[in-house]
Amino acid sequence: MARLPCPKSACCSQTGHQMDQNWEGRSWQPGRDIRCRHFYKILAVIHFIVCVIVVVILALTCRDYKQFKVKYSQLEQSHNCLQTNYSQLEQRYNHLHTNYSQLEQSYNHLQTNNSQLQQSYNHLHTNYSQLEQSYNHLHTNYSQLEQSYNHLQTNNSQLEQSYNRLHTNYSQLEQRYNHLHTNCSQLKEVSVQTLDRVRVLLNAVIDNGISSTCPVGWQEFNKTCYHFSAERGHWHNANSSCVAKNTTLAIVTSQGQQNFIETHDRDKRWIGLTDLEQVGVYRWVNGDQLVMGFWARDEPNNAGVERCVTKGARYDPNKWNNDVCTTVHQWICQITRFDYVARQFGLEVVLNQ
Ligand SMILES: [Ca+2]
Repeated sequence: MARLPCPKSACCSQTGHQMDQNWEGRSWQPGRDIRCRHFYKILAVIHFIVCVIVVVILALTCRDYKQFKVKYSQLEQSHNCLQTNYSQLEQRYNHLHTNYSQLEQSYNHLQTNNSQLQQSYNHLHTNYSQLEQSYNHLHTNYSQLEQSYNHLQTNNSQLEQSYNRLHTNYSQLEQRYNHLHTNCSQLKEVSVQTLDRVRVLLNAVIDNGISSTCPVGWQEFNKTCYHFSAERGHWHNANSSCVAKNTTLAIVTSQGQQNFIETHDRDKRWIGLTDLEQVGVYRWVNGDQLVMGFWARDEPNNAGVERCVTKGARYDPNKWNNDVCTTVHQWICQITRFDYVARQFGLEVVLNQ
């Protein structure tokens, strides 16, 4: 290592001029050299330390530089990202600002409309109050009118019922009047015809007389003609046979009639009595209900099956017995002398009145 000159400040306490004189004019001195070597060692150490420090500083600076570079890159990215966000935010801000302006216009327009609407509302509220008063007044009138209407409707219903009842009575009365008028007209006509028939009958009696008051072969009792048949048949056959002769099966309503038919013969014969319409209720063929019967002992019996009546029972040939209608018996027809004579002169119309 080359020996370095002793630094002036470090080796001497003399002034610079003195030192230059000592260094140049004086020879090497041992004490002084030792101090210089110490000085150089210290200086080398210092240089070393400084170098280490510099190296450390450089290393730290390099590390910090790398970190700084990384951070710079990150910061740059953040900056770019922030720039992008800023641009987007700026666009949003502009868009929001535009919307805000439009909204502000709408708000102003809406406020104007609100003022107009408020005025309309006030006007309408005034009209509503007046209308409500009118409604209440009208409702009161309506209630009174409704009560009057209900009362009137009740009266109308009663009047309608009375009218309907009166109309029904009038219709019935009108029908009766018409029926009576028709009957009166028919009666007048029949009366004229009857007078004509009676005139013819009287002329016939005067001119020809009446040779017989009963048909030939018939027997007379108390102005009634009786025919005791020789034929036999069911009750309905017997009834049809008598009707065909313009007569009826015998209708026995007196003890004298009963005695008369008892004396004729002891055969069982159908008479005009049945309970065909209602079991147990006996009626004659002319519709009259039985008043007095001449039943044999224990008769009528077997109700519900024996519905037709004969003169002549099993143990009493003269009294009455109810029998099965399809049983075969003889029968008795009868006709009054008047009816017989009238029919002889064609007076059926008179007889049917
Ligand atoms: Ca019987």
